[in-house]
Amino acid sequence: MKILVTGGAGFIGSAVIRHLILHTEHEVCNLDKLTYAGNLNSLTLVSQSPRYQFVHADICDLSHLTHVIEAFQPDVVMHLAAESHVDRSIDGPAVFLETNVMGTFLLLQATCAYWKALPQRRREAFRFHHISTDEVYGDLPPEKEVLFTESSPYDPSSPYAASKASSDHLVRAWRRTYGLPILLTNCSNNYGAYQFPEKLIPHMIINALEGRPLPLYGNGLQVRDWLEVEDHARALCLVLERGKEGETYNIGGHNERTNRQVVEEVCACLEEVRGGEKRQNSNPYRDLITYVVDRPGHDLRYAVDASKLERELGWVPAETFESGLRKTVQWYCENEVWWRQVLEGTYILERKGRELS
Ligand code: NAD
Ligand code: TDX
Repeated sequence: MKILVTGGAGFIGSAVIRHLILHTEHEVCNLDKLTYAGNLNSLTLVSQSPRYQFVHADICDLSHLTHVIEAFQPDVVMHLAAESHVDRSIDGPAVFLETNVMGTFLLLQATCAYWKALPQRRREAFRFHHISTDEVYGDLPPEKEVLFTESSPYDPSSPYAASKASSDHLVRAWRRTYGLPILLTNCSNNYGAYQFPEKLIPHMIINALEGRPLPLYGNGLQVRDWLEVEDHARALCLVLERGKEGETYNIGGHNERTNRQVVEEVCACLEEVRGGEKRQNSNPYRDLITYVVDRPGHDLRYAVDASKLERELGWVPAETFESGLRKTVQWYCENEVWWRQVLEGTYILERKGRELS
């Protein structure tokens, strides 16, 4: 199959492309604008493959999108391109609406025009797979056992979550109105190699390695459900190959942890991985934990019921949180060149999203 991946230079998109090139026979076109979060160094393992090509393009540029789609002739579009960081959406929501809402709309327009002109067999087999988040459902009460299911009502809290909820609605509307064949997945928090260090886990690993404070927002008792990114990539490919057209699948790791627990586990992994090495300051990493002002509108708890994906498509994640986190900490310790290059770019390890704008 020919798969057009948008946002393939990002954290999850690059994991999907590495999976598609290394473990399948599919041909991939990576369409990415290379924002601050896009990094082609995350694709060096596969960039020489004859089944891989990169196109530098913006999903908000309709004529360029139309040209790329016509030239590549995809059987599938996997749409991951987005602004993805909640804190940034608090400081500057406009680009979230531009990329996540308008960009998705324009991608749907370009895709739909292309799809309508396909011969019948290819039109029936075509899929537009929208990769979304569990944040569209809002948050859950910390004290109850309830989980997000595919029929949970939409109730987004942050500008990021609201923009992703809008894009989910657009994708479903394009199916209902124009008949575009779609798949939709909503996943919980990802972690793993090549994640941009603004997100909790790499932010904490790098700060700890640099001897900087580990800032927990509020009381640190907010709960997230963690999934290792390669498990997410495998789930996305399974949905693409075996998922039922028009359906939504929730993806989650059954790994609920408070942020405090996560940071303590990061510190414990670092002690294990870096324990034998001489450090400038030999105090335990966990002494670096500090409590800082909370995120406005902070969601208290996410937890995903992934039983539909498990039951209908036989999905099982390969990593536990412990094995995945250890692998991730080890990766950041061994790939300092990757994250130093990222930090030397436009990103500074500063707190974002503190002010209501
Ligand atoms: P990311 O920020 O690491 O990567 C986003 C990619 O999209 C980057 O390569 C960026 O250059 C590209 N991009 C941004 N704007 C673009 C535009 N206008 N045109 C073309 N490319 C553009 O994000 P991620 O964490 O890899 O997330 C990927 C997708 O998965 C997003 O849609 C996100 O909402 C969703 N998601 C993320 C998580 C998570 O935990 N990270 C969980 C569930 C769902
Ligand atoms: O320094 C920090 N301290 C802290 O306490 C950072 C960066 C985060 N946090 C908290 C905020 C959240 O409760 O950790 C939790 C995780 O934060 P993020 O890594 O920013 O992720 P989150 O806001 O949960 O959103 C993520 O999961 C869903 C992704 O960024 C989204 O793209 C995805 O859709």
